[in-house]
Amino acid sequence: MTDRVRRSNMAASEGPSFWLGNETLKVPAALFALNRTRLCERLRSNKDVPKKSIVLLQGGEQTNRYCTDTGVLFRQESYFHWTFGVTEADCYGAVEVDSGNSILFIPRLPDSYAVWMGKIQPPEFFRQKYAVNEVRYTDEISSVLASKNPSVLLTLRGVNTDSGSVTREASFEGISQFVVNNAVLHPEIAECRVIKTDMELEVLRYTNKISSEAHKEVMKAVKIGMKEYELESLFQHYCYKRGGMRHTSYTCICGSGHNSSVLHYGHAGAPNEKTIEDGDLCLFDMGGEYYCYGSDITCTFPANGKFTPDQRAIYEAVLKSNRAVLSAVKPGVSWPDMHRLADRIHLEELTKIGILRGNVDDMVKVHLGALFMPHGLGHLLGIDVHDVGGYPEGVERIDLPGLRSLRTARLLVQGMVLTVEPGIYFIDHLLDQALADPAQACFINNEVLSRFRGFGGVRIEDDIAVTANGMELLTCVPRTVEEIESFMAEAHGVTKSFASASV
Ligand SMILES: [Mn+2]
Repeated sequence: MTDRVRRSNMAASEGPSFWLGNETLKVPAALFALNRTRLCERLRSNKDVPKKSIVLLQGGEQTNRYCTDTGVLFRQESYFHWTFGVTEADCYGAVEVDSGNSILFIPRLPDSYAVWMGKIQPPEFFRQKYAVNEVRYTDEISSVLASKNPSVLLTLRGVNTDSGSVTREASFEGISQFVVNNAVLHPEIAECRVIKTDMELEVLRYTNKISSEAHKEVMKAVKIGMKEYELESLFQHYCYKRGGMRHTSYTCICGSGHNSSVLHYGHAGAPNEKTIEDGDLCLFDMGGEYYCYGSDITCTFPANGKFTPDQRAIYEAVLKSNRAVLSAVKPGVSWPDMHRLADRIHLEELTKIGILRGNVDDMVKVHLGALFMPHGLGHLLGIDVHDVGGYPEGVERIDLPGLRSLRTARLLVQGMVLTVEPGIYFIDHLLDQALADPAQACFINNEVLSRFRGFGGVRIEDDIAVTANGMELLTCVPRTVEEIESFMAEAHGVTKSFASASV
Protein backbone atom coordinates (compact mmCIF):
# COMPACT_ATOMS: atom_id res chain seq x y z
CA MET A 1 0.00 0.00 0.00
CA THR A 2 1.39 3.39 -0.95
CA ASP A 3 1.34 6.30 1.49
CA ARG A 4 -1.14 8.04 -0.75
CA VAL A 5 -3.57 5.14 -0.65
CA ARG A 6 -3.09 4.64 3.11
CA ARG A 7 -3.88 8.29 3.71
CA SER A 8 -6.97 8.10 1.52
CA ASN A 9 -8.16 4.94 3.30
CA MET A 10 -7.84 6.74 6.63
CA ALA A 11 -9.72 9.71 5.25
CA ALA A 12 -12.35 7.34 3.91
CA SER A 13 -13.16 5.91 7.31
CA GLU A 14 -13.31 9.31 9.01
CA GLY A 15 -14.61 11.80 6.48
CA PRO A 16 -18.03 12.52 4.96
CA SER A 17 -19.72 10.01 2.70
CA PHE A 18 -22.67 9.39 0.41
CA TRP A 19 -25.10 6.91 1.96
CA LEU A 20 -28.79 6.12 1.43
CA GLY A 21 -29.22 4.22 4.68
CA ASN A 22 -30.46 0.65 5.23
CA GLU A 23 -28.17 -1.85 3.54
CA THR A 24 -26.93 0.56 0.86
CA LEU A 25 -23.24 1.26 0.37
CA LYS A 26 -21.46 4.10 2.10
CA VAL A 27 -19.21 5.82 -0.45
CA PRO A 28 -16.56 8.08 1.07
CA ALA A 29 -16.01 11.57 -0.32
CA ALA A 30 -12.34 10.54 -0.17
CA LEU A 31 -12.97 8.53 -3.36
CA PHE A 32 -13.24 11.81 -5.28
CA ALA A 33 -10.36 13.44 -3.40
CA LEU A 34 -8.17 10.56 -4.56
CA ASN A 35 -9.47 10.96 -8.12
CA ARG A 36 -8.48 14.64 -8.04
CA THR A 37 -5.07 13.75 -6.64
CA ARG A 38 -4.52 11.21 -9.42
CA LEU A 39 -5.60 13.73 -12.05
CA CYS A 40 -3.25 16.42 -10.70
CA GLU A 41 -0.34 13.96 -10.60
CA ARG A 42 -0.92 13.08 -14.26
CA LEU A 43 -1.26 16.71 -15.29
CA ARG A 44 1.88 17.78 -13.40
CA SER A 45 3.90 15.21 -15.36
CA ASN A 46 2.50 16.51 -18.67
CA LYS A 47 4.98 18.90 -20.31
CA ASP A 48 2.12 20.87 -21.89
CA VAL A 49 0.72 21.82 -18.48
CA PRO A 50 2.47 24.91 -17.05
CA LYS A 51 2.72 25.79 -13.37
CA LYS A 52 -0.34 27.55 -11.93
CA SER A 53 -2.81 25.70 -14.15
CA ILE A 54 -6.39 25.31 -12.98
CA VAL A 55 -8.79 22.57 -14.14
CA LEU A 56 -12.30 23.91 -14.63
CA LEU A 57 -15.27 21.58 -15.13
CA GLN A 58 -18.91 22.43 -15.60
CA GLY A 59 -21.41 20.07 -13.99
CA GLY A 60 -24.69 18.91 -15.51
CA GLU A 61 -27.62 21.30 -15.83
CA GLN A 62 -31.14 20.80 -14.58
CA THR A 63 -33.45 20.66 -17.62
CA ASN A 64 -37.20 20.57 -18.12
CA ARG A 65 -39.37 18.32 -20.25
CA TYR A 66 -39.54 20.13 -23.63
CA CYS A 67 -41.29 23.51 -23.23
CA THR A 68 -42.83 22.66 -19.87
CA ASP A 69 -41.81 23.51 -16.32
CA THR A 70 -41.67 19.81 -15.39
CA GLY A 71 -38.16 18.97 -14.29
CA VAL A 72 -36.37 15.95 -15.79
CA LEU A 73 -34.85 13.74 -13.09
CA PHE A 74 -31.27 14.97 -12.83
CA ARG A 75 -28.24 12.74 -13.19
CA GLN A 76 -24.79 14.29 -12.83
CA GLU A 77 -22.46 14.62 -15.84
CA SER A 78 -19.96 11.77 -15.61
CA TYR A 79 -16.62 13.64 -15.65
CA PHE A 80 -17.94 16.05 -13.05
CA HIS A 81 -19.15 13.18 -10.91
CA TRP A 82 -15.77 11.43 -11.16
CA THR A 83 -14.01 14.57 -9.99
CA PHE A 84 -16.35 15.89 -7.28
CA GLY A 85 -19.13 13.35 -6.48
CA VAL A 86 -21.61 16.22 -6.35
CA THR A 87 -25.25 15.19 -6.82
CA GLU A 88 -26.71 18.71 -7.28
CA ALA A 89 -27.25 20.33 -10.68
CA ASP A 90 -25.85 23.58 -12.12
CA CYS A 91 -22.45 23.56 -10.35
CA TYR A 92 -18.90 24.17 -11.53
CA GLY A 93 -15.72 22.83 -10.00
CA ALA A 94 -12.08 23.89 -10.14
CA VAL A 95 -8.89 22.13 -9.11
CA GLU A 96 -5.54 23.91 -8.76
CA VAL A 97 -3.11 21.48 -10.37
CA ASP A 98 -0.01 22.45 -8.33
CA SER A 99 -1.62 22.14 -4.90
CA GLY A 100 -4.68 19.98 -5.55
CA ASN A 101 -6.81 22.68 -3.90
CA SER A 102 -10.46 22.14 -4.88
CA ILE A 103 -13.17 24.79 -5.28
CA LEU A 104 -16.85 23.95 -5.79
CA PHE A 105 -19.09 26.64 -7.27
CA ILE A 106 -22.78 26.32 -6.39
CA PRO A 107 -25.69 28.29 -7.86
CA ARG A 108 -27.03 31.21 -5.81
CA LEU A 109 -30.63 30.09 -5.40
CA PRO A 110 -33.65 32.42 -5.39
CA ASP A 111 -35.80 32.83 -2.26
CA SER A 112 -38.61 30.93 -3.97
CA TYR A 113 -36.37 27.84 -3.82
CA ALA A 114 -36.98 27.73 -0.08
CA VAL A 115 -40.73 27.53 -0.74
CA TRP A 116 -40.83 25.02 -3.58
CA MET A 117 -37.63 22.99 -3.28
CA GLY A 118 -36.51 23.13 0.35
CA LYS A 119 -34.03 24.81 2.65
CA ILE A 120 -31.29 26.79 0.94
CA GLN A 121 -28.02 25.46 2.32
CA PRO A 122 -25.02 27.78 2.83
CA PRO A 123 -21.65 27.15 1.10
CA GLU A 124 -20.20 25.72 4.33
CA PHE A 125 -22.79 22.92 4.19
CA PHE A 126 -21.49 21.82 0.76
CA ARG A 127 -17.86 22.27 1.78
CA GLN A 128 -18.38 19.69 4.50
CA LYS A 129 -20.68 17.43 2.47
CA TYR A 130 -18.18 17.04 -0.37
CA ALA A 131 -14.90 17.59 1.54
CA VAL A 132 -13.66 20.22 -0.91
CA ASN A 133 -11.37 23.07 0.14
CA GLU A 134 -13.61 25.99 -0.80
CA VAL A 135 -17.19 26.58 -1.87
CA ARG A 136 -18.22 29.76 -3.68
CA TYR A 137 -21.15 30.83 -5.86
CA THR A 138 -21.19 30.36 -9.63
CA ASP A 139 -21.65 34.12 -10.10
CA GLU A 140 -18.20 34.52 -8.47
CA ILE A 141 -16.29 32.15 -10.77
CA SER A 142 -14.63 34.93 -12.71
CA SER A 143 -13.42 36.88 -9.66
CA VAL A 144 -12.42 33.81 -7.64
CA LEU A 145 -10.38 32.35 -10.49
CA ALA A 146 -8.80 35.75 -11.27
CA SER A 147 -7.69 36.02 -7.65
CA LYS A 148 -5.73 32.75 -8.10
CA ASN A 149 -3.87 34.30 -11.04
CA PRO A 150 -3.81 31.08 -13.11
CA SER A 151 -1.43 30.67 -16.05
CA VAL A 152 -4.12 28.71 -17.93
CA LEU A 153 -7.59 27.25 -17.40
CA LEU A 154 -7.80 23.62 -18.50
CA THR A 155 -11.29 22.93 -19.82
CA LEU A 156 -12.73 19.66 -21.09
CA ARG A 157 -13.17 19.25 -24.80
CA GLY A 158 -13.00 15.87 -26.50
CA VAL A 159 -14.93 13.31 -28.49
CA ASN A 160 -16.65 10.36 -26.83
CA THR A 161 -15.45 7.50 -29.02
CA ASP A 162 -18.68 5.51 -28.54
CA SER A 163 -21.21 8.22 -29.39
CA GLY A 164 -19.09 10.58 -31.48
CA SER A 165 -20.47 13.40 -29.33
CA VAL A 166 -18.25 16.15 -27.96
CA THR A 167 -18.08 16.94 -24.24
CA ARG A 168 -19.60 20.22 -23.13
CA GLU A 169 -16.72 22.55 -22.37
CA ALA A 170 -16.99 24.78 -19.27
CA SER A 171 -17.98 28.33 -20.06
CA PHE A 172 -18.86 31.32 -17.87
CA GLU A 173 -19.22 35.06 -18.16
CA GLY A 174 -15.75 36.59 -18.09
CA ILE A 175 -13.86 33.53 -19.35
CA SER A 176 -12.37 35.65 -22.17
CA GLN A 177 -10.00 37.34 -19.70
CA PHE A 178 -8.27 33.96 -19.09
CA VAL A 179 -5.91 31.85 -21.17
CA VAL A 180 -7.81 28.63 -21.91
CA ASN A 181 -6.44 25.28 -23.07
CA ASN A 182 -9.25 22.86 -23.99
CA ALA A 183 -7.10 20.10 -25.51
CA VAL A 184 -4.84 18.77 -22.79
CA LEU A 185 -7.37 17.79 -20.10
CA HIS A 186 -9.64 15.35 -21.96
CA PRO A 187 -7.16 12.55 -22.75
CA GLU A 188 -5.62 12.79 -19.26
CA ILE A 189 -8.87 12.63 -17.28
CA ALA A 190 -10.30 9.92 -19.56
CA GLU A 191 -7.15 7.86 -18.92
CA CYS A 192 -7.60 8.33 -15.16
CA ARG A 193 -11.18 7.06 -15.46
CA VAL A 194 -10.04 3.88 -17.26
CA ILE A 195 -8.15 2.61 -14.21
CA LYS A 196 -10.41 2.16 -11.19
CA THR A 197 -9.18 2.79 -7.66
CA ASP A 198 -9.92 0.36 -4.82
CA MET A 199 -12.66 2.68 -3.59
CA GLU A 200 -14.27 2.79 -7.04
CA LEU A 201 -14.01 -1.00 -7.35
CA GLU A 202 -15.86 -1.28 -4.07
CA VAL A 203 -18.78 0.68 -5.56
CA LEU A 204 -18.76 -1.42 -8.75
CA ARG A 205 -18.78 -4.61 -6.64
CA TYR A 206 -21.85 -3.23 -4.91
CA THR A 207 -23.72 -2.28 -8.11
CA ASN A 208 -22.99 -5.75 -9.45
CA LYS A 209 -24.11 -7.46 -6.26
CA ILE A 210 -27.46 -5.66 -6.17
CA SER A 211 -28.04 -6.03 -9.91
CA SER A 212 -27.18 -9.74 -9.76
CA GLU A 213 -29.72 -10.21 -6.96
CA ALA A 214 -32.30 -8.27 -8.99
CA HIS A 215 -31.73 -10.54 -12.01
CA LYS A 216 -32.32 -13.55 -9.75
CA GLU A 217 -35.56 -12.00 -8.49
CA VAL A 218 -36.66 -11.64 -12.11
CA MET A 219 -35.83 -15.30 -12.86
CA LYS A 220 -37.86 -16.33 -9.83
CA ALA A 221 -40.86 -14.22 -10.82
CA VAL A 222 -41.10 -14.84 -14.57
CA LYS A 223 -44.27 -16.59 -15.71
CA ILE A 224 -45.71 -17.45 -19.12
CA GLY A 225 -48.28 -14.81 -20.02
CA MET A 226 -46.47 -11.93 -18.33
CA LYS A 227 -45.50 -8.84 -20.25
CA GLU A 228 -41.78 -8.21 -20.67
CA TYR A 229 -42.18 -4.83 -18.97
CA GLU A 230 -43.40 -6.49 -15.78
CA LEU A 231 -39.91 -7.96 -15.38
CA GLU A 232 -38.29 -4.64 -16.23
CA SER A 233 -40.41 -3.10 -13.50
CA LEU A 234 -39.45 -5.78 -10.98
CA PHE A 235 -35.74 -5.30 -11.72
CA GLN A 236 -35.98 -1.56 -11.24
CA HIS A 237 -38.03 -1.97 -8.07
CA TYR A 238 -35.53 -4.34 -6.50
CA CYS A 239 -32.54 -2.17 -7.45
CA TYR A 240 -34.14 0.96 -6.02
CA LYS A 241 -35.79 -0.53 -2.93
CA ARG A 242 -32.87 -2.70 -1.83
CA GLY A 243 -29.98 -0.91 -3.44
CA GLY A 244 -30.92 2.77 -3.43
CA MET A 245 -30.51 2.79 -7.21
CA ARG A 246 -32.78 5.46 -8.59
CA HIS A 247 -31.30 5.12 -12.07
CA THR A 248 -30.33 2.18 -14.22
CA SER A 249 -27.11 2.42 -16.24
CA TYR A 250 -29.09 2.11 -19.52
CA THR A 251 -32.59 1.33 -20.73
CA CYS A 252 -33.56 -2.21 -19.69
CA ILE A 253 -33.50 -4.76 -22.53
CA CYS A 254 -36.13 -7.42 -21.80
CA GLY A 255 -36.41 -9.40 -25.01
CA SER A 256 -38.31 -12.68 -25.14
CA GLY A 257 -38.65 -15.05 -28.09
CA HIS A 258 -37.60 -13.43 -31.37
CA ASN A 259 -36.99 -10.12 -29.54
CA SER A 260 -33.92 -11.66 -27.90
CA SER A 261 -32.08 -11.18 -31.21
CA VAL A 262 -32.74 -7.42 -31.23
CA LEU A 263 -29.49 -6.17 -29.69
CA HIS A 264 -30.83 -2.95 -28.13
CA TYR A 265 -34.48 -3.95 -27.73
CA GLY A 266 -36.42 -2.02 -25.08
CA HIS A 267 -36.21 1.47 -26.61
CA ALA A 268 -39.31 3.62 -27.12
CA GLY A 269 -40.03 2.00 -30.49
CA ALA A 270 -39.90 -1.51 -28.99
CA PRO A 271 -40.64 -0.91 -25.31
CA ASN A 272 -40.53 -4.41 -23.75
CA GLU A 273 -44.21 -4.91 -24.55
CA LYS A 274 -44.42 -8.48 -25.85
CA THR A 275 -46.25 -11.18 -23.92
CA ILE A 276 -43.85 -13.89 -22.78
CA GLU A 277 -44.81 -17.22 -24.30
CA ASP A 278 -44.14 -20.84 -23.49
CA GLY A 279 -40.93 -21.93 -25.22
CA ASP A 280 -39.46 -18.41 -25.36
CA LEU A 281 -35.91 -17.69 -24.39
CA CYS A 282 -35.66 -14.51 -22.30
CA LEU A 283 -32.61 -12.32 -22.85
CA PHE A 284 -32.64 -9.70 -20.11
CA ASP A 285 -29.84 -7.12 -20.19
CA MET A 286 -30.21 -4.79 -17.20
CA GLY A 287 -27.91 -2.98 -14.78
CA GLY A 288 -28.53 -0.77 -11.78
CA GLU A 289 -26.60 2.43 -11.08
CA TYR A 290 -25.65 3.67 -7.61
CA TYR A 291 -24.21 7.15 -7.09
CA CYS A 292 -23.52 7.25 -10.84
CA TYR A 293 -21.49 4.01 -10.86
CA GLY A 294 -23.03 1.40 -13.17
CA SER A 295 -23.32 -2.29 -13.90
CA ASP A 296 -24.19 -4.20 -17.07
CA ILE A 297 -25.45 -7.78 -16.76
CA THR A 298 -27.25 -10.07 -19.19
CA CYS A 299 -29.01 -13.29 -18.24
CA THR A 300 -30.51 -15.58 -20.88
CA PHE A 301 -32.87 -18.31 -19.68
CA PRO A 302 -35.96 -20.21 -20.85
CA ALA A 303 -39.22 -18.57 -19.79
CA ASN A 304 -40.65 -21.93 -18.72
CA GLY A 305 -37.56 -22.94 -16.76
CA LYS A 306 -36.45 -25.75 -19.08
CA PHE A 307 -34.06 -25.43 -22.04
CA THR A 308 -35.03 -27.24 -25.27
CA PRO A 309 -32.14 -29.23 -26.83
CA ASP A 310 -31.57 -26.45 -29.42
CA GLN A 311 -31.69 -23.71 -26.76
CA ARG A 312 -29.29 -25.67 -24.62
CA ALA A 313 -26.86 -26.17 -27.50
CA ILE A 314 -26.70 -22.47 -28.38
CA TYR A 315 -26.60 -21.42 -24.72
CA GLU A 316 -23.71 -23.76 -23.95
CA ALA A 317 -21.80 -22.53 -27.00
CA VAL A 318 -22.01 -18.98 -25.67
CA LEU A 319 -21.21 -20.06 -22.12
CA LYS A 320 -18.12 -21.83 -23.44
CA SER A 321 -16.82 -18.65 -25.08
CA ASN A 322 -17.71 -16.56 -22.04
CA ARG A 323 -15.78 -18.92 -19.74
CA ALA A 324 -12.83 -19.17 -22.14
CA VAL A 325 -12.48 -15.38 -22.16
CA LEU A 326 -12.78 -15.15 -18.36
CA SER A 327 -9.95 -17.70 -18.07
CA ALA A 328 -7.73 -15.93 -20.61
CA VAL A 329 -8.10 -12.38 -19.29
CA LYS A 330 -5.06 -10.85 -17.59
CA PRO A 331 -2.89 -7.75 -17.93
CA GLY A 332 -1.20 -7.50 -21.33
CA VAL A 333 -3.90 -9.43 -23.20
CA SER A 334 -5.34 -7.69 -26.28
CA TRP A 335 -9.10 -7.16 -26.16
CA PRO A 336 -9.55 -7.78 -29.92
CA ASP A 337 -7.81 -11.14 -29.37
CA MET A 338 -10.46 -11.98 -26.74
CA HIS A 339 -13.14 -11.09 -29.30
CA ARG A 340 -11.46 -13.38 -31.84
CA LEU A 341 -11.27 -16.16 -29.24
CA ALA A 342 -15.02 -15.94 -28.60
CA ASP A 343 -15.77 -15.87 -32.34
CA ARG A 344 -13.69 -18.98 -32.96
CA ILE A 345 -15.41 -20.93 -30.19
CA HIS A 346 -18.81 -19.91 -31.57
CA LEU A 347 -17.84 -21.14 -35.04
CA GLU A 348 -16.53 -24.45 -33.66
CA GLU A 349 -19.67 -25.02 -31.62
CA LEU A 350 -22.03 -24.00 -34.45
CA THR A 351 -20.21 -26.55 -36.61
CA LYS A 352 -20.79 -29.24 -33.97
CA ILE A 353 -24.48 -28.30 -33.89
CA GLY A 354 -24.60 -28.62 -37.69
CA ILE A 355 -25.54 -25.06 -38.60
CA LEU A 356 -22.08 -24.58 -40.11
CA ARG A 357 -19.87 -27.01 -42.03
CA GLY A 358 -16.30 -26.86 -43.22
CA ASN A 359 -13.00 -25.60 -41.90
CA VAL A 360 -13.19 -23.09 -39.03
CA ASP A 361 -9.96 -21.34 -40.13
CA ASP A 362 -11.59 -20.67 -43.50
CA MET A 363 -14.71 -19.37 -41.77
CA VAL A 364 -12.57 -16.94 -39.77
CA LYS A 365 -11.05 -15.65 -43.03
CA VAL A 366 -14.51 -14.56 -44.28
CA HIS A 367 -15.45 -13.12 -40.83
CA LEU A 368 -18.31 -15.55 -40.34
CA GLY A 369 -18.22 -14.97 -36.57
CA ALA A 370 -19.72 -11.50 -37.04
CA LEU A 371 -22.78 -13.07 -38.66
CA PHE A 372 -23.74 -14.51 -35.28
CA MET A 373 -22.10 -11.90 -32.97
CA PRO A 374 -22.31 -8.54 -34.79
CA HIS A 375 -21.46 -6.58 -31.62
CA GLY A 376 -18.20 -6.35 -29.75
CA LEU A 377 -17.22 -8.86 -27.04
CA GLY A 378 -17.40 -6.24 -24.30
CA HIS A 379 -16.50 -2.74 -23.21
CA LEU A 380 -15.06 -0.67 -20.40
CA LEU A 381 -17.53 -0.04 -17.57
CA GLY A 382 -17.58 2.58 -14.84
CA ILE A 383 -19.52 5.78 -14.33
CA ASP A 384 -20.74 5.36 -17.89
CA VAL A 385 -21.94 1.94 -18.96
CA HIS A 386 -19.84 2.36 -22.10
CA ASP A 387 -17.05 3.98 -20.16
CA VAL A 388 -14.59 6.43 -21.68
CA GLY A 389 -11.01 5.80 -22.79
CA GLY A 390 -11.56 2.90 -25.17
CA TYR A 391 -9.56 4.49 -28.00
CA PRO A 392 -6.82 6.80 -26.71
CA GLU A 393 -4.33 8.22 -29.19
CA GLY A 394 -2.34 5.35 -30.66
CA VAL A 395 -5.09 2.73 -30.37
CA GLU A 396 -6.89 2.29 -33.68
CA ARG A 397 -10.32 0.80 -34.33
CA ILE A 398 -10.00 -2.39 -36.39
CA ASP A 399 -12.18 -1.92 -39.45
CA LEU A 400 -13.41 -5.50 -39.89
CA PRO A 401 -16.84 -7.07 -39.32
CA GLY A 402 -17.56 -7.54 -35.61
CA LEU A 403 -14.21 -6.12 -34.50
CA ARG A 404 -15.21 -2.64 -35.67
CA SER A 405 -18.03 -2.71 -33.10
CA LEU A 406 -15.55 -3.08 -30.22
CA ARG A 407 -15.66 -0.05 -27.93
CA THR A 408 -12.02 -0.61 -27.05
CA ALA A 409 -9.10 -2.29 -28.81
CA ARG A 410 -6.69 -1.85 -25.89
CA LEU A 411 -4.33 -4.17 -24.09
CA LEU A 412 -5.76 -5.00 -20.67
CA VAL A 413 -4.31 -3.30 -17.61
CA GLN A 414 -4.86 -4.06 -13.93
CA GLY A 415 -7.69 -1.91 -12.60
CA MET A 416 -9.74 -1.87 -15.80
CA VAL A 417 -13.36 -2.96 -15.42
CA LEU A 418 -15.00 -4.53 -18.47
CA THR A 419 -18.00 -6.51 -19.57
CA VAL A 420 -17.56 -9.94 -21.13
CA GLU A 421 -20.67 -10.42 -23.22
CA PRO A 422 -20.41 -12.93 -26.03
CA GLY A 423 -23.64 -13.74 -27.87
CA ILE A 424 -25.05 -15.82 -30.69
CA TYR A 425 -28.09 -14.37 -32.45
CA PHE A 426 -30.18 -15.47 -35.41
CA ILE A 427 -30.90 -12.19 -37.15
CA ASP A 428 -32.85 -12.74 -40.39
CA HIS A 429 -31.42 -9.63 -42.05
CA LEU A 430 -27.82 -10.82 -41.55
CA LEU A 431 -28.57 -14.48 -42.32
CA ASP A 432 -30.19 -13.55 -45.65
CA GLN A 433 -27.20 -11.36 -46.52
CA ALA A 434 -24.79 -14.21 -45.76
CA LEU A 435 -26.81 -16.73 -47.76
CA ALA A 436 -26.66 -14.37 -50.75
CA ASP A 437 -22.85 -14.19 -50.49
CA PRO A 438 -21.24 -17.35 -51.92
CA ALA A 439 -18.07 -16.79 -49.85
CA GLN A 440 -20.13 -17.21 -46.66
CA ALA A 441 -23.08 -19.29 -47.86
CA CYS A 442 -20.80 -22.25 -48.61
CA PHE A 443 -20.29 -22.76 -44.86
CA ILE A 444 -23.98 -22.64 -43.94
CA ASN A 445 -26.22 -25.69 -43.77
CA ASN A 446 -29.46 -23.94 -44.58
CA GLU A 447 -31.60 -26.94 -43.66
CA VAL A 448 -30.35 -26.93 -40.08
CA LEU A 449 -30.25 -23.12 -39.95
CA SER A 450 -33.93 -22.83 -40.91
CA ARG A 451 -34.77 -24.62 -37.64
CA PHE A 452 -33.21 -21.64 -35.82
CA ARG A 453 -35.08 -18.90 -37.67
CA GLY A 454 -37.07 -16.99 -35.04
CA PHE A 455 -35.00 -18.61 -32.25
CA GLY A 456 -33.86 -15.18 -31.06
CA GLY A 457 -30.46 -15.10 -29.41
CA VAL A 458 -28.33 -15.81 -26.38
CA ARG A 459 -26.07 -13.34 -24.60
CA ILE A 460 -24.16 -14.07 -21.40
CA GLU A 461 -22.75 -10.89 -19.92
CA ASP A 462 -20.56 -10.64 -16.83
CA ASP A 463 -18.65 -7.70 -15.41
CA ILE A 464 -15.00 -8.22 -14.46
CA ALA A 465 -12.14 -6.28 -12.92
CA VAL A 466 -8.66 -7.00 -14.31
CA THR A 467 -6.32 -8.02 -11.46
CA ALA A 468 -2.52 -8.45 -11.26
CA ASN A 469 -2.61 -11.90 -12.85
CA GLY A 470 -6.18 -12.53 -13.99
CA MET A 471 -9.57 -11.13 -13.23
CA GLU A 472 -12.14 -10.74 -10.47
CA LEU A 473 -15.68 -11.74 -11.47
CA LEU A 474 -18.10 -9.12 -10.14
CA THR A 475 -21.33 -10.67 -11.42
CA CYS A 476 -22.93 -13.54 -9.49
CA VAL A 477 -25.97 -15.19 -11.12
CA PRO A 478 -26.83 -18.80 -12.08
CA ARG A 479 -24.89 -19.47 -15.27
CA THR A 480 -24.78 -23.14 -16.30
CA VAL A 481 -27.88 -24.80 -17.75
CA GLU A 482 -28.10 -26.97 -14.63
CA GLU A 483 -27.78 -23.98 -12.29
CA ILE A 484 -30.46 -22.05 -14.15
CA GLU A 485 -32.89 -24.96 -14.38
CA SER A 486 -32.57 -25.92 -10.74
CA PHE A 487 -32.68 -22.29 -9.55
CA MET A 488 -35.89 -21.67 -11.50
CA ALA A 489 -37.46 -25.00 -10.54
CA GLU A 490 -36.81 -24.33 -6.87
CA ALA A 491 -38.10 -20.78 -7.13
CA HIS A 492 -41.30 -21.94 -8.79
CA GLY A 493 -41.76 -24.87 -6.42
CA VAL A 494 -41.62 -27.60 -9.05
CA THR A 495 -38.97 -30.04 -10.18
CA LYS A 496 -39.48 -29.81 -13.94
CA SER A 497 -41.08 -27.55 -16.54
CA PHE A 498 -43.70 -25.34 -14.92
CA ALA A 499 -44.97 -23.89 -18.17
CA SER A 500 -48.42 -25.43 -18.18
CA ALA A 501 -49.01 -24.82 -14.47
CA SER A 502 -48.57 -21.09 -14.83
CA VAL A 503 -50.76 -20.43 -17.88
MN1 LIG B 1 -22.77 -4.37 -22.17
